[in-house]
This record gives sequence, C-alpha cells and structure tokens, in this order.
Amino acid sequence: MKMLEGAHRRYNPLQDEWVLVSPQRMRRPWQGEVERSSPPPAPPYDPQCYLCPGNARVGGTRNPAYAGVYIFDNDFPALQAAGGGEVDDGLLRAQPEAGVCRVICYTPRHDLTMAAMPQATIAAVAAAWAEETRTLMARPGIRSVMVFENRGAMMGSSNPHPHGQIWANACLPNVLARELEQQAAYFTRRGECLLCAYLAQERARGERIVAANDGFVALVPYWAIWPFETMVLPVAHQGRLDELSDAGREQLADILQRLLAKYDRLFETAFPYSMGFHQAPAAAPPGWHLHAHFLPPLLRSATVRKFMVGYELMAMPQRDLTPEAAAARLREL
Ligand code: H2U
Ligand code: ZN
Repeated sequence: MKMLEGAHRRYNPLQDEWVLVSPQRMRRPWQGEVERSSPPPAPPYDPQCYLCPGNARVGGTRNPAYAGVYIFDNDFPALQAAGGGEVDDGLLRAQPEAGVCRVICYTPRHDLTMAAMPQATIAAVAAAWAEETRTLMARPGIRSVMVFENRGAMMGSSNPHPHGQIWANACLPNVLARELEQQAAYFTRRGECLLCAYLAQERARGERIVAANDGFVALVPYWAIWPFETMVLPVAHQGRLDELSDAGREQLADILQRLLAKYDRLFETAFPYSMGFHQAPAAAPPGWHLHAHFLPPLLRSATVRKFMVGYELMAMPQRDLTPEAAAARLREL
C-alpha cells in the first residue's frame, strides 16, 4: 500500500470522519514551551489522599482499609436517577438523562502506576471492570457502560492515586452512538465485523502495531488524531469486558502493562492520557467489537503537548507526525 508523503486526509471508519495529516510539517522550527522537570515520586500512602485506604473522602465517607480493588459511588456524580420532564420547543430540546457514576481505585498503593503494577493486579482491575459492566448492564434502564480513566493533571485527573471511573447511561453517548451506527452499517453491508476486518489488515501489515500477544493487539490507528493515540482490541470478536475469559483478562493485562510502560518511557514521564473502553450497548445489532482508545496529549516531551485548537476546533483534526512514525517509536521502546 502507498504511503502518502504530502498533505492528505485519512478516513476514520468508526466515526465516519476525516483527519488531516501533514507529514511535511515535521520539519518546521519549534520555539514553544520548554521542558520542566517532573514532580518528586509519590509516597505509597498519602494521608491527604481521598482515595487511599482508611482516609476520609470529601463528602465525609471514610474508605475501608481495602487491600485490592476498591469501588464506590462517586460522591459528585454527573449522572443520577433521572427526574423532570422534557423540553421540546422547536430547536430547543432537552431530555432527562439517568445513570450511575462509580469510582474505581486500582490498588491501595498511592504510588503505583499500571505500568509498575504486577500483571495479576491489572488482571484483578480487569475482572472488576468486567463485574461492574455485568451488574450495571443488568440494571433496568441502563443502555451502556463506559469504563474510563483520566491520568495526569494535564488531562484533568484530580489525584495521582491510580484510579478510574465508570459511568453507565440510559441513553447512548455521542461517540458510542456513532460507532454503533458505523459498525452496524459495515456488518450489514459486508457480513463481517468492521474491527475484525481492520485488525486483519493491520496484522498483515504490522507497521502500526505497537504490541501484541495471542489475545490482544495495541496499535496506532491509521486515522489517529492525537500524536501517540492507540487502540487496544481483542483478536477474537468480543463485545464487552464481561465476555473475556480468565485467560483473556490476563492477555489484556499484559498488553496494558506493556503499552503503558512504553508510554512512560517515551518522554521519561508518567504519561498522561484519557482512556476508555467502548463496549457493546444493550440490544446492539451485530458487529460491535470491544476496544479501548488511549488518547494522550503529549507531542514532543514531558511538557510539550498537542493542543486541539484553531483549525482542529473549527474545522477538522490535524496531525504532523504520521501514525506509522508514532507506532515505530512506541514499538521500539
Ligand atoms: P478524576 O480524577 O478522573 O477526576 O476522578 C475522580 C472522581 O472522584 C471525580 O469524579 C470523585 C470525583 O467526583 N470524588 C469522589 O467521589 N469523592 C471524593 O471525595 C473526591 C473525588
Ligand atoms: Zn492515595
């Protein structure tokens, strides 16, 4: 397949969108932000941390002296049991939105990162994600479960303690709604799953693959927007985290650990990102393939990030570094 060396746009089949790629701009001079040194390492237990075992949270509830994964209802949930009526007044429309918000602490250790956790600990986190998915999807009125994480102050994470969030909605969030439409349409047209077909193409070519084992692949998507964006997906067709076997969760843990270790090594820093698992919603038509997106903001060092501003906000996303070059750098680490 041809690699385009000049400005071109690439198609994102999951979102039915285009991204502008400008490899020729990699040669331009840089006079922006410069590097600062990273903060001192965190202690294993922080008496001020609202997520550490035994500590009080902001709302007053005290965390138990937990030893493994610990999950609680968010004290400041963005979603709650829905109330009130609709607004349907011409172009002014609003609807109540019901849901649940949970917080998941991966480990009692304040100082650990996923890259530094034993693989069994990550597999236990994956088992907790699966169990939360199963129980939340079984609740009446819940259509989808989003397992996600904001890591690092740059991405808005409130606390360095390793943790993530789980939000479950009554309606499909925008990004999932578009993915559902696209995956279902591809399945109807081609009789196979979009991401199964994409994975087969990527595995045959190899140039965007960052890490792989028998069950999972981490790759830089052909249509990536963020400089070091990746997608993690199971090789076998699965729709949700609670469909993974014990072995599948271990393979996922292995891939996450390797990917995150590469990220941390890239700029010798605790690599910030937003990540989330896109799981099949309730009553999804055939064709939904479980996957996670990692969207990290860093561009060229621990402090120099890509901003989604100007043309990106007003027109379309744009990148200079090619996905192939980003994948090669991550693969080699
Ligand atoms: P982030 O670091 O991704 O912001 O997640 C932390 C979540 O923890 C955040 O949604 C919740 C915040 O509402 N939280 C509590 O539920 N209790 C607290 O005592 C502080 C923070
Ligand atoms: Zn802590």
